[in-house]
Formats: sequence, C-alpha cells, structure tokens
Amino acid sequence: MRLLHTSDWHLGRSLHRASLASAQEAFVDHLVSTVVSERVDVVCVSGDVYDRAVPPLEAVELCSSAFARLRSAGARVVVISGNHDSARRLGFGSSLIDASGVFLRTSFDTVDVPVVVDGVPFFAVPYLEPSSLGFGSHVAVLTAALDRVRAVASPGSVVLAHCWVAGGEASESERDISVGGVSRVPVSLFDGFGYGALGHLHGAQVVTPTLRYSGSPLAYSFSEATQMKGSWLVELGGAVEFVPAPVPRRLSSVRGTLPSLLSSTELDGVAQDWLSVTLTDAARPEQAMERLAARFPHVLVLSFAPAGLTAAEGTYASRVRGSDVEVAQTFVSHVRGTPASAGEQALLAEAFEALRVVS
Ligand SMILES: [Mn+2]
Repeated sequence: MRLLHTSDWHLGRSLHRASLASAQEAFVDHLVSTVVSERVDVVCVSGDVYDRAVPPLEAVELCSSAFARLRSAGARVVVISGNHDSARRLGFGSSLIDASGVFLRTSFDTVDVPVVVDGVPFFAVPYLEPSSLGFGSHVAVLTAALDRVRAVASPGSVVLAHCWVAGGEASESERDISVGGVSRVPVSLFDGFGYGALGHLHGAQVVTPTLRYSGSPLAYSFSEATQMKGSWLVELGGAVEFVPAPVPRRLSSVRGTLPSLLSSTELDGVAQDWLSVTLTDAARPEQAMERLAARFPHVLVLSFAPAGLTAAEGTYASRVRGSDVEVAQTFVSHVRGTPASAGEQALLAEAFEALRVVS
C-alpha cells in the first residue's frame, strides 16, 4: 500500500501582494502526476485544505477539480479539516461523496469509524475545537479522540490528524491554535499506529519515523523561505521518501541602505526572488518601493529599521508582531498610556476566541 501524505494546501491564500493561484494549480498538477508515476493508492490530505472558512470561488473550483483528478488518476483520497477550514462546509455531502472514493472527514463523531482501503483502516481525526466540543484543552479533546480510535484500531492502522505535536517546529503562517488552552499535544498520543499523517505545521518534519508532518506545498511566509516543500511518499510498513513540490519562485530577505541594495552585485542572484526588504537608511528614502522595483521586480514586504532607532520605539512591524490578543493589548497601552488590566486582558482573549470559533 502506497500513500502520498500532504497537508496545508491553504487554497485561496496569497503571499502578501502576490497571488499564488497559479502556483497552487501547478502543485495540484504535480500531485496528480505523482499519483500516476508512483502508483499511489491513497492520498492523505491532513487539513487546512482552504485558507479560510469561506474560501474564494477559484479556490473551491481548484479543490473540486483536485479531488476529482486524484481519484481519476487511481488514488482514493482521505481528507480531514484543519483549523482554517470550516468543518461543516468542507464536509458538505460527504456521505454521498464517499461512494466516489473521496472521503471527507470533518467531525468528531466519525473519528473511530475508519475509511478502509484494501483492508487498511484510515482513522481521520480532523482539527477539533476543544471549547465547542465541551473540552478544556487540545490535549483533552485529542486524548478523547485517540482513545476512541485506539479502542478499535489494529496495529497497522493509519491515522490522520491536524494538531501541534510537542517538538514540532512552527513557522509564522500557522494560525495560532493555542489561544485559550494548551496547544501542544504529547507525541505518545500517536504511539502504536502504522503511520501518522499530520497536518498544521508548515515545515515538513519527522517526529518519529512513522509520525510526520508533510508541511505546506508552498512557502506561505518568509519564515519558510529555506524549507524544502513537498509531500511524503510512504510505502506502508516500509520506506518513506520525500517528494519535492515545484517551486514557483524563491523567497529571500535582504537588509541594507537603499543605495547599497541598488548597487550591490552580491544581490544579482536574488533579483528575481520574492523579496522581503528591510531598509536601514537613517531617514526614510523617498519612493523607496518604486526605486527598489527597478532592480527587484518582486518586492513583497518593505520595512524600515533605521540605524539608531531605540529599542523602546521599535519598528511598526515589531509592534504588530505576536498573536491577535498581544497586538490588541499593545494597542490599548499605546492609545491609553496604561496597559490593559487583567480583567480587560481576559475580555480581549474571550472576544478573539469567540471570533475564531464562529469562523
Ligand atoms: Mn492549521
């Protein structure tokens, strides 16, 4: 049995100002051709199929054609919802669509009802929102889910899950799932399965030889610039191989004064990259973006860090770094001159949590 483990497609997402629609289409093409060339039996999509609960129509169309093409190429497809997906929207019609060999699993109710392909059970554990299921934390809800799975699973079973396993390394583009509870869950939850196909973290990583993150197929933030993107090709009970995904354009970060960036020959190699530029000129140069664009046509992020700026002032970018709640607290301090009280902090946390659960 050969699996192709992928996750975190985030269809509909862009990279700052750059559309990634054609890059996402190219990834789907690559996935379909891998299924054919490697004779893949099952494609596991471990959550965050879409970037948003209500994705753009182009993303819905790409997703629909991706599932149909993977199935036509000969694979069965098992999909779970992630924290970016609307579970109920992604799961629409799943009981009807099952008959086609594409299995959408988006509910706590079905975690212990495996999808069985050629005798191998696939247990699909979607992202589970602790509070809406009556649990106090991610550990509690995932423990409950995996206890139910373990009660019926055989040793060679495959499990899909969308969560943050302790030891996994995060990037900037995963939406925080730690608000209001403990985010990381122990690796031991996944002991004893034939293979664990994880989603959520955007860097491909090996937690244990049989428990892996595939990571996202494209870099969705500059913090992922050096990550190799792709999917895992898994011979169940045997070898695992990384299949690199097509790279639409490299991401690089450069820093310096505007004149130095415009003249340095060392930067010839990154001129066509998607760039994050930090200008260190003491005074903000006029028309910096236009002047940079003459040499670097794909600047996506421009920030200013003048040499000599005090740490307390900080750049605008540094002040809006952090979780939504942290940014809101900094804003309160900034406009009022005094920090948010404990009660106000709790109120802010509650408001953001409510927003996140609704979406
Ligand atoms: Mn996620």
